Amino acid sequence: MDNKTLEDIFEGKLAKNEMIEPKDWMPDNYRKHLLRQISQHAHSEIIGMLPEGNWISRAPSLRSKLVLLAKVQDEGGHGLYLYTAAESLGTSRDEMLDALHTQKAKYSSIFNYPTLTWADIGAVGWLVDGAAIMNQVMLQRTSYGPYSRAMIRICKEESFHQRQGYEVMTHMAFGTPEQKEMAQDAMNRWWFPTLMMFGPPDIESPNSENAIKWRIKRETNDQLRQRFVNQTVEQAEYLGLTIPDPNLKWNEAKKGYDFSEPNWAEFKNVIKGNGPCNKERLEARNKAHKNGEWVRAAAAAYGKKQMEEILAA
Ligand code: BYC
Repeated sequence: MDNKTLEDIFEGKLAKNEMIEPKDWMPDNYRKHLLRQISQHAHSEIIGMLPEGNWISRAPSLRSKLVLLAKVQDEGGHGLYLYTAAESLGTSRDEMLDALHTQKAKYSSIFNYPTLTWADIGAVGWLVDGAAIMNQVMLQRTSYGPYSRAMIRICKEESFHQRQGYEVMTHMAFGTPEQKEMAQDAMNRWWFPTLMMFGPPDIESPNSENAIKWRIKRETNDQLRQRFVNQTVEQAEYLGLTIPDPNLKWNEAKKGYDFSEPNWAEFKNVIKGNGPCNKERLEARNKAHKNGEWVRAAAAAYGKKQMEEILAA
């Protein structure tokens, strides 16, 4: 088949809302775009384990420790589903991890901020996972089959994560005055970095046009950010916490809140590698990878032996 016919088949599938599967023909730029987004997403999941993992040994009760442990393990699982989806596009996991470890690949800006108190664990679950779900719900209907299927499972787990965070915040906000103060302080520090998770404003987002055209993203960065703010204001009010934005105001005409733009210069600086914890995160990640070398070697040797036994039978 010539390229024009293949392209028509590809476009036809997108128009009918059908999935593109790994063995289907796809334009090179579509493949590259997906690989970039899915591998960045996978990296975010495994780097995202670090700020929360930091609190497992300091959780204030056995119950909260168990819940946090389960959540952090889930993030590791999300990384695995996503690396597998990205591998189906023809790049190996080793190559992707190498790009992460050598700072060639990005991961979400949000994980370069520190988790200073237990209230930060609540804020991360409530705000960061809340923003992640807001973005990921639409990705369940993304046009690439393996990514879409991974996202369906991830979203189920993420909604549990968001509830875990909100539960921690509820305890803190309705606890002692000191606990409430900690909750407010966490909210003050996490609010604007959370808004940055959705990416730059649409007019400055170089990837959005193709992402929407190819149905990789179904909604734009600004649309999702607005929806997140609208949803979160009421939750903050219930907790009696103040969103640290003097310009936050209901706008009847747009049926949504007006709010201040995050500091985009700070965002650019963080994704360039200069955020408060970029260095620490990469060092921890590189160290974990190196320490896990013997596990990977043992698993590969075991897998090889199993395969030899199957072939010999
Ligand atoms: N951080 O053209 P744009 C989670 C980059 S949650 C760092 O708008 P796009 C988790 C962007 O990559 C977080 N970089 O890009 C939660 C691009 O650079 P390149 C992960 C960012 O792709 C709890 C440039 O800026 N979620 O995993 O159309 C616990 C221009 O941006 C960020 C996902 O990854 C950022 N915040 O839109 C544990 C969801 N924003 O690549 C884990 C999937 C933008 O051209 N990803 N950049 O060099 C997406 O939906 C989209 O990729 C984004 C960005 C909305 C993030």
